[in-house]
Amino acid sequence: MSSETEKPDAKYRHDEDGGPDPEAHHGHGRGGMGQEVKRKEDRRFITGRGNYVDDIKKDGMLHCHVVRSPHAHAYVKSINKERALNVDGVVAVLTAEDLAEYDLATMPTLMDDTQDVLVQDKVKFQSQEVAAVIATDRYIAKDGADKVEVKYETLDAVVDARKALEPDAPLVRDDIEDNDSNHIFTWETGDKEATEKAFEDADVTVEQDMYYQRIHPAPIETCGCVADWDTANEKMTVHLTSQAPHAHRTLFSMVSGIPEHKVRIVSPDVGGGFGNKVPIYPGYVIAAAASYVIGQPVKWVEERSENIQTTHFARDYEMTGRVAATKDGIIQGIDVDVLADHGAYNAAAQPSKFPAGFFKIFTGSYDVPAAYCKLDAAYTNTAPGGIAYRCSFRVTEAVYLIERMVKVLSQELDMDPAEIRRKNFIPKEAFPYESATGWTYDSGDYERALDKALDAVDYDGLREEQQRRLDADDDKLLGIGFSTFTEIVGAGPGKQCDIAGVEMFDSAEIRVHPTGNATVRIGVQTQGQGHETTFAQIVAEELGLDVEDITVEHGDTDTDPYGLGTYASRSTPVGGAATAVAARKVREKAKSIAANELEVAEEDIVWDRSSGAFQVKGAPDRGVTMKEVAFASYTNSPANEEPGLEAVDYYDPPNMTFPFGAYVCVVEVDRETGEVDIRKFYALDDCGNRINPMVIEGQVHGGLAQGIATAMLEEVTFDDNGNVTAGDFMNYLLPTAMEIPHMDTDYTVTPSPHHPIGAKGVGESPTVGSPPAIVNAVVDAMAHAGVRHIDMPMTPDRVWSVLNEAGLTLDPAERFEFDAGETPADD
Ligand code: MCN
Ligand code: CUN
Repeated sequence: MSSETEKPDAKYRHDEDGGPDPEAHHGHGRGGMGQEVKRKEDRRFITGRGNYVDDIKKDGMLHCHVVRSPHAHAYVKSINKERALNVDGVVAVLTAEDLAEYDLATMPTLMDDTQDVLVQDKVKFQSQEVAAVIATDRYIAKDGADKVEVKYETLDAVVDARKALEPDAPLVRDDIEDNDSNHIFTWETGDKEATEKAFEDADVTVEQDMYYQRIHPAPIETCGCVADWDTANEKMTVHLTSQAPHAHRTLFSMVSGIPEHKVRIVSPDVGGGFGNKVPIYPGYVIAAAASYVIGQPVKWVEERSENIQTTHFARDYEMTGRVAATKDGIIQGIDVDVLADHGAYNAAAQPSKFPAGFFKIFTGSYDVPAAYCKLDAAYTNTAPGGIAYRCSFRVTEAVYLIERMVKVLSQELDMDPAEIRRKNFIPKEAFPYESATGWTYDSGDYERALDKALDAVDYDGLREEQQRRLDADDDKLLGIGFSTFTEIVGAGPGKQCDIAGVEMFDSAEIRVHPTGNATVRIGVQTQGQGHETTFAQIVAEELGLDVEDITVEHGDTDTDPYGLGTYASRSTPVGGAATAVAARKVREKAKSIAANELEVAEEDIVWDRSSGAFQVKGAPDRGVTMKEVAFASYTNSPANEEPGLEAVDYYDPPNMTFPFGAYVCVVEVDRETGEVDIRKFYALDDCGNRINPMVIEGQVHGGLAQGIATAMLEEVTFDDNGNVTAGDFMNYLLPTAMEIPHMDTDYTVTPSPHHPIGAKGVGESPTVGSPPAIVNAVVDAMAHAGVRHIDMPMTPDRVWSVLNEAGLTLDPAERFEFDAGETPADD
């Protein structure tokens, strides 16, 4: 399936310190690679003409509201629809029984499990879908939902993975035959024996428990759809907030039995996805079933609390890391234990398969000879999920683990945390590098990135200031934290992803029209990443066309080539590669047409990237532009070529890409209040050759905001009965611009050797890479008092407790200059 992969073009190479090659993009100025082209899609967004699912209105459209369980664990004894059906405007009330008639009672999760679309017997998490009301307007549907009478028999709930594995814990999944525990699976990776040996031989070993809390992607647009069954043509059209429209079409067809060519998924403008829109949800199936039964379009759009309480969460990993090292700080082995909470349905992918297998990147940027991890997963009475939130499928947890452990080791050995990193980095000559857990890292230059970072933040100066303030018994403690992480993005080849037999490709189709502009259709799907601009830039660069003359389309399965969608920062590594290869196929054909036009042999034609034209070898003044060739291809195509100028590519990548970064966080910790102030956040990202630096900077800003929020604010919490206690924005603390500090971005360029344009992904790096830098900084501020760890989110009360335990809090009596007995004079 794969097309031949060309080496990254020499033209894209950058100068020694990673700055853009000043020569690289001069000459044509058409918005090719490396240019800060303003996003084409923003014209419609900033003028209020975006088209999101909730903007879609159709004749006769009905609205769906879902009745949800107030209990986390309960049998549904009865459902009475009568009072709801009596509400004026209520058209139908659906229950599991109704769906069963159409064989739609269950749907597959992302992994090896089936989930009730509407509860058939037992509620397994709070707010699970129990019934659905279809009405002529949204408010009537909601009123109707209030009148559906459901009788429950409540059960004890378990919301903590560790408690779920205790012998007398409530059994979440009594629907699975012969199941008698909440344990789902055990997964192991690496070489256990070699790792044990490394620990026996080590001079020092360290161990640290840490919990990566449950968080939730919170796209501004919640999930939703408009399903429209066309009775005349027997075709189902679903406008859906989807990160993977084609994959969803296949799933829809499989679940519903409607042939796939009679299913059309349209993902219009998507108001953020962040992984939340990778899975399919019961609401989609309900709306489609309702439209099918009633014969009218049905819209279902979630409210915010429904989104937080029921759609896929992320993380929830309890980890214990152990590191074995020499006394000089050379890491000899890493051993990890994980307990993963997968919620009530196993949607979080067995790590023996893609995508959760990305946890295998836990040796990070370091040359670790022996590594081993054992992971257990458990069911709890919480919403299913656990894969995606700007995370690349468990790589976030892995990066957190290793970057924290390096800091722990540096404290044990009393070594500088930057120095210990440098000692253990995979050297740049070692790429392609085979990791102890089986990845082949494509390229990297970690030391250069760290050097640039240390220089940029004036590291020595910061350490001096830190000491000076300690000596002066300052009210605020200065901390400096690092994260020199390696990401893994671009899913991906079957072998590397451990998916038996599933090759993860993506696609692009390019049509160059007679007057020299082009329509590009891609299989990946933007949710705000700017593909309409950056994919046009790839084509502009390859074909010498103006970026304004190229339209990129995506998100309509009736017209776009089949692709697997956007997640795991795979658009550039896979879809971008397909786009470049398709453009080169166009160029190949164009060359033959150019030869015909110029009446020379094809061997005598060269492509001049800087002018975007074909030239006769040795006679640069004799040439034709791509525009001229395009016209000729439709009007005067040579005998050996079909008319027209178009190409398709389905790109099957030979490897993942491994972007990396060097992040430095500087914090001030208030000894009185426990407040943490991020004084500086410096983020150097290396994503190989850069398509649009401005788009990358935007990605990094957004991703850092989310990483900072993870470290400082966000957590989905439950009480012991399984009630979600942070199920809305009053309690789930999404940051505003006020909470996000200034961020400095920087870069180096280490091209991917296997990607046609040398690019790696970047979309998730900042969210993946930043949390450990912030935690490391806060720990660093308290390290002199022996503090080794603090869990996220680092709220003031939690920080204050750690400060207090370490004897670092300020005594208020000492701070104020009056005695406890003295009262200020009143006058
Ligand atoms: N880019 C570039 N040069 C590179 C690499 C990337 O110019 N060397 C550009 C790309 O062309 C693209 C953007 O940066 O326009 C992100 O590219 P990439 O890293 O390939 O990531 P994806 O496009 O596949 O986006 C997915 C990634 C993921 S998985 C999550 S989650 C996430 C993220 O992107 N969700 C987002 N960023 C988001 N940004 C917004 N605004 N909204 C989301 O929902
Ligand atoms: Cu891991 S969230 Mo993104 O891959 O869609």
